[in-house]
Amino acid sequence: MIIEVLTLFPELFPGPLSAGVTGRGLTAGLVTLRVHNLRDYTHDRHRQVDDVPYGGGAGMVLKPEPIFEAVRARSGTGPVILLTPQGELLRQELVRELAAHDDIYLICGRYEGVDERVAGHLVDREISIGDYILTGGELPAMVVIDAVSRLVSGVLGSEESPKDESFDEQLLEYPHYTRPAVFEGYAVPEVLLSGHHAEIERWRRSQAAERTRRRRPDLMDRQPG
Ligand code: 4FV
Repeated sequence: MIIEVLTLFPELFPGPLSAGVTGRGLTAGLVTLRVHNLRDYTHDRHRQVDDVPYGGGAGMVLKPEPIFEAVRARSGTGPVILLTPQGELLRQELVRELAAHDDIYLICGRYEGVDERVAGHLVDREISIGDYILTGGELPAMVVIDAVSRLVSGVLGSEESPKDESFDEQLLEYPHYTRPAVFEGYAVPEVLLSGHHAEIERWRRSQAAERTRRRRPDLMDRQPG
């Protein structure tokens, strides 16, 4: 999969993505990261990428021209995505959708935001990673890249598997335990030591459902079927 990123801070990438599973995916070429510097799509002496907001107000706004030029110069044909708090909330099902493409293009905002004509006339989707305000779209882009990379076949090794994990069925994950069987007096649930796989599966499903009901009742309304 090819992931293109448009940013004012290309030096931030790959950053944390170079470690662990995503790092392995990048090194193995299963995921290719192409990072573009927004300033490279300016033509004036000051390489201007932002300007004052029409209608007044604090802060600066990213200009449309460099962004339109950059996206039009892209190599891919997949969805163009603007990371913004105004976007649809990133969920595992949206991650699965993005991972189905051969390439995606991520636009990272900065300052107060991006000229609205980018959202209105250039991008295919606007995605938010959560209802809070960050200083830039680079961390949200890395979140998307991490979540999508995991689903690119071959990226997750045998020790990890994307099967029956959280949010697959809109359920939180069941509790995980490993050795020792007793730690500071806290014992691992007997059923997990029983070797009865059917019982273990039943226990895990009931734990996942119970947890979801208690911690994320909103997910219960999203249950498939
Ligand atoms: C954000 C989010 C986010 C808004 C202004 C960057 C900032 C600044 N992006 N999910 N939450 N972006 O806070 O995606 O330009």
